[in-house]
Amino acid sequence: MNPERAAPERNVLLRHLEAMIRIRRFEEKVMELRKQQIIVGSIHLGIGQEALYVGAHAALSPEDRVFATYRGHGWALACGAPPAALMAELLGRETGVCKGRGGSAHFSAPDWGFYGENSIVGAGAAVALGAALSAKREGKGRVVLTAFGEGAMNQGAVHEAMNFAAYQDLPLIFVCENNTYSELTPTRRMVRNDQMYQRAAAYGMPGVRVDGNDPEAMCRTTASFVAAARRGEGPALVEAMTQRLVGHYYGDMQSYRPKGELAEARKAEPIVRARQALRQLGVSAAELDALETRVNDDIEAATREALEAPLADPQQAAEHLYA
Ligand SMILES: Cc1ncc(C[n+]2csc(CCOP(=O)(O)OP(=O)(O)O)c2C)c(N)n1
Repeated sequence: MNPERAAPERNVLLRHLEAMIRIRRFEEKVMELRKQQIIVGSIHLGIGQEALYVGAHAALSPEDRVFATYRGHGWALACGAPPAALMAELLGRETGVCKGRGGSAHFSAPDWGFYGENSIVGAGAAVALGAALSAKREGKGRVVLTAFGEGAMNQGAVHEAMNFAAYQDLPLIFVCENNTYSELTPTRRMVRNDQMYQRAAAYGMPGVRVDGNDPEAMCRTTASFVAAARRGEGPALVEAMTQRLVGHYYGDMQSYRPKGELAEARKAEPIVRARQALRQLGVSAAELDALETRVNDDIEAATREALEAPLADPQQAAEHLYA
């Protein structure tokens, strides 16, 4: 490969790899702390889905807004939320992004453009719709991105959000994280047509299916829709094909998965693939290992900082609420 062409491609992919490893290590740490019952309650991890968070977010600007689901740690980290403050949130600490009141499934980090998770499947799309309507009225070119699973595509709120956003030409990018399972049920056993992007045409907006394990592909596609949305051309749907490499929730034994499926998914997972691509672009294995070690150390330090922070005081549980 021509070295002048390879250098920018390599640098972008290295940045994406670093962001993906940060999310992966963060969530592996969360899993470890959950196992030790230091983090308690329900957690939903996006291990294996990192490329879609990182790639889609790379297409946005700092003033844009992101909404996700209960599987939202990766989105918040991609937005730039500090790992220590996010870990503190999951640990119920006063230094958490929501002062420990949100936990794994209900936090937001608006200072970094992350407007929150939603545990009601599909409901985040309706909230994001409101943000997109406000962005259009503001007239400053702000774009909103809302992410949800393919199971959520069958929810009324998502249908209403898509219809209204398309009719009103709202700057809203719908990202469907198609990990082929809706909780424990394979999507193909829930719908006759599992090509979710095809539904976009019914709302009068563009829709495409993308390799969600390829951050560059995610970024390219999202960027073209973001540019159109900023020009006032309205919403679009990106269907990101991926696989989660862990259970739906912590403790899910995944007995519903066919034998061999996970092994295949591990071969195509985004971090392994990005490493292979970078090796082909001339990056040494030692350089990639050093990057992993550095990110690892950062997450270890962030976890220590979060664990040392004071717990949120139950006496003050009702503080910071609207009413
Ligand atoms: C309105 C609503 N119905 C049911 C549930 C229970 N539930 C939690 S996650 C989930 C599956 C969602 O699947 P999908 O949208 O594909 O997202 P994924 O979990 O695969 O990321 C369901 C049915 C819920 N939280 N909210």
